[in-house]
Amino acid sequence: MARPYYVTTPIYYVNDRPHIGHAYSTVAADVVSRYERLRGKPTYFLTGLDEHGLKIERRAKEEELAPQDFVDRMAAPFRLAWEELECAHDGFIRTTSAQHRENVQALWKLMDARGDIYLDDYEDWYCVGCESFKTEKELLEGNLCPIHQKPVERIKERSYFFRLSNYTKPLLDFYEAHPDFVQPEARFNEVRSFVKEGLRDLSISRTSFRWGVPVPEDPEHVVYVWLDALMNYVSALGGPAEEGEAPLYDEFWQSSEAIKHIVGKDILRFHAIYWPAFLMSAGIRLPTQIWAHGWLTVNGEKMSKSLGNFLPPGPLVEAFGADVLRYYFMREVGFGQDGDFSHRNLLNRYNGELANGLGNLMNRIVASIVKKNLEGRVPEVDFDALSDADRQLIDKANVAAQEAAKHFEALAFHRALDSTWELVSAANKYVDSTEPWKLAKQDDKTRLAEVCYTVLETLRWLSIMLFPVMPKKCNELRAQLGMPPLLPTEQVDLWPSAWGGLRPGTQTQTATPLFPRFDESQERSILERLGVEDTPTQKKAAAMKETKQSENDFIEFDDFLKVDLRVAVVKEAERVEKSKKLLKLIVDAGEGRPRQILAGISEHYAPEDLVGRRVVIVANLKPRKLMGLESQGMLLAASDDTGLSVLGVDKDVEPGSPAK
Ligand code: ME8
Repeated sequence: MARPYYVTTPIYYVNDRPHIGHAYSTVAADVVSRYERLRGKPTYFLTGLDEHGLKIERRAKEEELAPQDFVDRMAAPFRLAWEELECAHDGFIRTTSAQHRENVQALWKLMDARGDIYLDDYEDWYCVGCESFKTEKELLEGNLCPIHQKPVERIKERSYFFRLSNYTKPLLDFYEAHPDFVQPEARFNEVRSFVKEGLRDLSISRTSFRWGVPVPEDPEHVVYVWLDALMNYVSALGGPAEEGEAPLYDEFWQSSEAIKHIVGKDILRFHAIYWPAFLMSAGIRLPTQIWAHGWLTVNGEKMSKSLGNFLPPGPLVEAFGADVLRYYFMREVGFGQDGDFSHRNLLNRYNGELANGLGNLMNRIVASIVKKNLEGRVPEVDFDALSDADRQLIDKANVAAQEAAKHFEALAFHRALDSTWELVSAANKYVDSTEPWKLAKQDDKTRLAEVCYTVLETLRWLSIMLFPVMPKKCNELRAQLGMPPLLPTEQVDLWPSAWGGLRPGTQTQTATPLFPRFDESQERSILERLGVEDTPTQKKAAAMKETKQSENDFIEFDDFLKVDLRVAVVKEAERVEKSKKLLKLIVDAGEGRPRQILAGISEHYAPEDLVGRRVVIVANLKPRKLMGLESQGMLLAASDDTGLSVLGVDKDVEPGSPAK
């Protein structure tokens, strides 16, 4: 019996409209929920909005609106964005709802009854952007928040506190017992080290503004916006309530096999430390996993209002369709890693993988060979008579389906798509080598039928394997195969495992191509419509492409081999004192002893962002001293006008592996 599965996104602040960062998290959660539903699990997918707090109150004032009117107005673009992106959430929570308010107060009372709440005076720095207190140590010069680069505010008021300090040990014990609680692993290490340093009690109420949930029995105070917000995951299900009173809570919280919170790495601490501590205090079950994905830049730049590159998803959906954008999100960046949203990469992937890969496979067989030679019908074949080449493709399909499933379960979407694309490529190669157009000319109907059936059935498998990422296109693909749309059903596992589901005689349909290729002028006009210009680096690269390389510009292969390039894993990273640029890294380059490397990247990477990453180093560079420290190698990084990116590898290859 498949057990319930619960997946959530962060609830987004409504101070601004949705952008592709929000879309990225929401699409990921939708992909998870669609995958689990396909496997027959009762699944609940929650998203929603964070509508309280000082930040929202101030934005409402700027717009000269009452806070409630402001948040009501801002909710619509989020709902629309998720609809446009095919994100089929089951719940959409707004923290201003009465049900949520009651549950926040219920949580407060449970924590209070445990003796974990007390009243005291408080004075500290506060960043309104983060809605979070900051320690002096965290601030940048000029009292700036390290995330928002804006001045923090000094706050002094009477406040209720949560005895977070009591939970240092229980949290560490919990982490120990649940080694998958935070993903990716490197982020879990950061959380553990933070908690190991000891936790300070947390201020959980405010009196200097009104826009929030009143504290029970002391309405002068409003509940701290993060305590309020985190509770959404439980309140949306109607809990915590007596058994039977909140069926969704019973099913998807209490009895769930998985409770997975997908969040950006910016808010990991709130989810991996505060949230479990609140729940422990209240005696409520803890989630099973917090998945912290990486940060997206846009065409190499940080998204920010001042740069005017806040990218809303709507125009992209209009230009490419929801499924293409979803595919790009899931394929381009390893989930968990930082990445870049680039319009050009999107176009490249569209043409290279969707149009030339999957679209081409479809066109060659369904729209051409089957239509012209088999009256558009799925042919009948004798499975016992299949050739080795056919069997090899069937084996490939089995391996790809199993691998993709494993990766979807681990939320490694890019890997799931890699595995699936191995099947797409194998099927295209199969068509190249079996040459069905020649079989048609030779009038070899039996072999032609075998080849066509094998490809059509592969396409049927692909229409399921790609469904979580591209639901609409997959149903279009199925319609062309003469199959009904996929209808996930509880307790029925629809993942492909048995060959031969496609019935002989089924009438295929040739509609418009699934992924028509864009030519250069179409690409240019799309980019123009989206207002994308070449960056100076791209202009330079294009100019270089045009100037022919002379013989003298080449080096011999042996020259290249002199450079010992190796993969290394960053074990430790810290800033070099008094240096603006240098980070000191301790790496494992597979030599049985660590190496120290100094890299001038501290303006682009925080040390904790590097720990656990696989990087590429020049291992045979003469050691040299920088700021009195020896550097035993060089880290490779690429840079353009917008910043710098450390080179890595996209699979977990062994440290010390040569790169060539
Ligand atoms: O933090 N790249 O809301 P928020 C990738 N209300 N993901 C991004 C992104 C980017 N550039 N920008 C935003 C809040 N995100 C709180 C959450 S939850 C109980 C309360 C995504 O509107 C990412 O998931 O600032 C990030 O964690 C979230 O949006 C922050 O959204």
